[in-house]
Amino acid sequence: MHPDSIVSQEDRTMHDPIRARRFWIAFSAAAILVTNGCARGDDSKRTEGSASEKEEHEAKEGGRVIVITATTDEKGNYYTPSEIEAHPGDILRFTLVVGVHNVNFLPDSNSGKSGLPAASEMLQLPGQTIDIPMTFGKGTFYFQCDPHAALGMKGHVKVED
Ligand SMILES: [Cu+2]
Repeated sequence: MHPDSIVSQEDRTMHDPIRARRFWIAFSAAAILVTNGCARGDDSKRTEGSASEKEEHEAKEGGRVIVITATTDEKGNYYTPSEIEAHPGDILRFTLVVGVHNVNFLPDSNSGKSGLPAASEMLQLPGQTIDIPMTFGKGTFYFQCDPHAALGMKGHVKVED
């Protein structure tokens, strides 16, 4: 292996201002959401309907941002959470923690559904995100990570009013 190839990926990101900026914006947003989640603790899901004024205001304007992490560790390759409830207008924000993962709402596993997003690019740097707006109707939708679907890296989002 040529010595340069080891640092090529980081090099490319840091010297491409647009890519680097996108990365840091995404990373900051994820960090803020993680902080919020920690502060609210386990009540965050149950108190969805009675969230703070700020959150309710955001929900009315553009829906919630639901962060889903994609990671690899000794337990395997997985999304957290993998079973998601969402509403039209919410955004699923797939966020890379460890590994190389993508998100694909595989048409073959979503028969009868239309308007699904194309398979995403691979997330390769921690903190990178892919936003999927919930604009493709109501119902239950299947998604998977293409490299790890056979290893169980998959999930569902149930979209309802
Ligand atoms: Cu994966």
